[in-house]
Amino acid sequence: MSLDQSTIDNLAAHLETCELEARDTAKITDEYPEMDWDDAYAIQDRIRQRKLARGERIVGFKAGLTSHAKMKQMGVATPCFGFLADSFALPEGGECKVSELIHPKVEPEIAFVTRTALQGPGCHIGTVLAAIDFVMPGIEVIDSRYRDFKFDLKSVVADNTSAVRFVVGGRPLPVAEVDLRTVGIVLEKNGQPVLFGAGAAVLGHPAAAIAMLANHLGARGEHIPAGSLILSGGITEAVAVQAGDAITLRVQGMGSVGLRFV
Ligand code: OOG
Ligand code: MG
Repeated sequence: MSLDQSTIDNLAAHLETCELEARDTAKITDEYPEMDWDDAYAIQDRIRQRKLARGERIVGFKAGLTSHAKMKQMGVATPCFGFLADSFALPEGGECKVSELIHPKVEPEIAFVTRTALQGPGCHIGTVLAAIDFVMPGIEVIDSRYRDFKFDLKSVVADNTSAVRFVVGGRPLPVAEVDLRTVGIVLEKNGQPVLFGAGAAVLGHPAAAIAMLANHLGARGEHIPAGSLILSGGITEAVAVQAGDAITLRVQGMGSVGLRFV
């Protein structure tokens, strides 16, 4: 750690206020170039504590920057992890208010729900598949608090990996009934198919992202509880949205899930 506790508290308050007030900010490594990975995750943890203190629930986790397309789009080389609060969840087919956001983008993802807890280290695809109850389509809405969506990995980790809203739904499938590598996805914007992909775009197998998350949490003395929802990361690059847009994600064998931006 290179930052003291009061700096961590202040940066968490600053980033969360930017989220709640839909204001952008300079990336925090501009002012604190010496910050390290522990500092970055400590700031994210502090944001999580602030939400818990306000009565919000943590419903799960997300892996981000798990596909080559996303890493290339954002100019980084390693995945990162964040948390999902109940306040981020939108109803299937529901409305997402653009006025509450800075510069939202959507990502097509496979969402996992755990039947049993997962505790790293040592988790691999096999451990993950044994612990998963079902998978389903998920659209993540990301909204980096950093100006022009430009950041480095430590800044984005501190900013809870741009998390802000998500919707899951469609037809949940037991993992045994789907080959998560070859499963196809189509994302439609206003009725036009705009993004296409297959599960293997995420680390060769989307369950590998869940294993990485479990091992990351294990190294920090945490685990994935039973009944957690986990977004495994965008299969394609993210696409910008604005008020008036309708987004539908179709996942092979798992139906579709949608959102309207108002
Ligand atoms: C960071 C979050 C990336 C994903 O699925 O890759 C992410 C960002 O690109 O703002 O959620
Ligand atoms: Mg994502």
